[in-house]
Amino acid sequence: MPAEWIWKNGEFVAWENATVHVTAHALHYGSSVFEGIRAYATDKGPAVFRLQPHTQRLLNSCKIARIDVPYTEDDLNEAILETIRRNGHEACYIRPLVFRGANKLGVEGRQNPTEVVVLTLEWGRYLGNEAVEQGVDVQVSTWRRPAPGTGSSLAKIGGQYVNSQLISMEAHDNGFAEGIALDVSGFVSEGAGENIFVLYNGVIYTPGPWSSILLGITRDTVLTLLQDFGYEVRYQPIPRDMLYLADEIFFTGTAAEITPLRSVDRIPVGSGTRGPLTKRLQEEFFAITSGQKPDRYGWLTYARPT
Ligand code: PPE
Repeated sequence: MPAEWIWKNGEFVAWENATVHVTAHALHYGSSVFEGIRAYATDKGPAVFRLQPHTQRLLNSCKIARIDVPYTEDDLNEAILETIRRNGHEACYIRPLVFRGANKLGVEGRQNPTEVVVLTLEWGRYLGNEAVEQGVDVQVSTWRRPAPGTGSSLAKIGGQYVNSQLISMEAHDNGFAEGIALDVSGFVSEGAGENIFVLYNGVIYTPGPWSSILLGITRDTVLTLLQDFGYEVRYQPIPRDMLYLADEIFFTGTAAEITPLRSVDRIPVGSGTRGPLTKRLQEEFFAITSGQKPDRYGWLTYARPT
């Protein structure tokens, strides 16, 4: 459900007026940078989850894309919190977007003005309502992640998401909820919009940045929780066939949160249902994000502090 107001270049405009011109550089060449952030409902009003690392990653992505941003990190944080307040959200998905706007055509683009928007909307379970409990059926995509040196997997740059679209559309056409891409060497990389974790023989495996992944903030969150739980995590190239032998596999992402995989390429993962580690991580994650458990890492920023 859309919200009433969108923050656009420092002011609030009505949702329907937040439009762009057809010469906008980002439309032609994918020169946009974005974030996806969630605010969760708590007893103390909406709490933004890990605001600072998201804003930091937005600015880092702009640094890699060489897009000058006329706002500071504090300005952007304030814009995000104010957008939540203005729209009266209790919980929402937040999409900050920076893009090269209208002026000239031509790939270079740095003569086009930077536009910055923050929009919010209500967005429920990314991979379907049952996904969080039942798990999702996924396929390994025929599409690979771009090879190192062909783009920037660490940056959330709009144009790069054509790759994610191909992965996701192929999966949907084949009746799967999502696709997993391999990296250029054939090792497991990530989902179209999620990082991946594999539990195999009591050890957790997750790919590192050499496998063309986005360094997800939910990934970092789960790594912190796994450390608390006392699990060993190995960051290493993961062969595709390890997915077929795993006891548990789950995706992490702001939109996807923590979502179990119940099959890969029609082969059941473990028992074919959500595994106990995935469940435990979800419970911890949702207890912290909802404010039911103490925020021991300072992950929450309250939009309407009292
Ligand atoms: N990998 C990719 C390619 C990715 O897009 C995301 C987030 C992640 C990993 C997980 O990152 P993080 O959110 O920091 O844990 N994908 C965003 C966009 C989803 C969409 O469909 O739009 C998101 O989850 O908000």
